[in-house]
Amino acid sequence: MSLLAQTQPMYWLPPDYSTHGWQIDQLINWIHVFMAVLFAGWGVFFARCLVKYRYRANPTALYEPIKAKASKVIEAAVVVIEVVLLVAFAIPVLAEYKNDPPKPEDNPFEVHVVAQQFAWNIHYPGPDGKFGKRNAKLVSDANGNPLGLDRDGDPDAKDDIVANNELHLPVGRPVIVKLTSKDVIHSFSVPMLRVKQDTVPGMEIPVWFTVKEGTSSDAIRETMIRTVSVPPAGQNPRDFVMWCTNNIAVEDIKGADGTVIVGKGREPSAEHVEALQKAGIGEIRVAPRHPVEIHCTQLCGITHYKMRGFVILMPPDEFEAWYAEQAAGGDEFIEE
Ligand SMILES: [Cu+2]
Repeated sequence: MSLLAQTQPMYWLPPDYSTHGWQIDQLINWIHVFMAVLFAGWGVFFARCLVKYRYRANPTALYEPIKAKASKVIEAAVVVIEVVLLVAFAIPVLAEYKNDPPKPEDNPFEVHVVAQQFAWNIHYPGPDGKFGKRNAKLVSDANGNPLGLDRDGDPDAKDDIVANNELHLPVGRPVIVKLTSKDVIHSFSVPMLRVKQDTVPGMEIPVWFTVKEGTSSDAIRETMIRTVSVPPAGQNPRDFVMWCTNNIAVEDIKGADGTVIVGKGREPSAEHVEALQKAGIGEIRVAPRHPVEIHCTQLCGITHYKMRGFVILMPPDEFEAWYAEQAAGGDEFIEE
């Protein structure tokens, strides 16, 4: 796959759309600096040992330990640097985060995420703001109740909204995500929001964050447009179509006569590829449908690699409209 135009640097951290993420990035960057110094230092030491203790100059082995002042000083320096990293950077970031959950007056939006092999179940409280009870006995993927939500027994559950792998969130408002798991330990990771937390069966673990104001999934998609080559005629389009999963055309792709071959917002399919080849179109512009991904970062079973969800970031007014619409749809709402 030749990606002709990269608009994103591919070699460093993904862009950060959270308000707290800069602290984590700072810590990661400093760790890289210290590790680079250590790496260079050990490299020099290694090269020096190779030369100094080479066989030709030392035909007899030395069984006494080397007594040198430098190594003690260096070892002490490494300990000091690591203590500084832990005490000055890591602990304050963690403490500030853990001791400062959003207060009720900040109007946090709360949502529950229940991991399972191999999907993310999203549970919104609905317009009443109250989460209905979940009963393990009612859990049934076949009946469209993967959470075991007690819709008949608990009035709070009646208006609850359940979704699969798509977590819609408002930007600029504190969000509390309460995480748990139905089966094994998974890990909820959203790199672009600098959020990562294990989900543990039998435990409810909260994480909280605020998405930077003024951003949205639509705006992020604009920054991730890529021009990709359509495979030439005669080549199996399978890899290209696979690669295009979650990638959509960013504009109507038209043939010479003006007919639309791939509509804006569509994922290119094998039929599209054939039509593009016939029309002599060699390149198209695509971008991720949902640019902010949820990854499971705990090896949790055979199709762990497919345990991918999406966070859809919306401006607050758009989010409110979406939320009201889902609530009106009631328990009909199960995506994909
Ligand atoms: Cu998992």
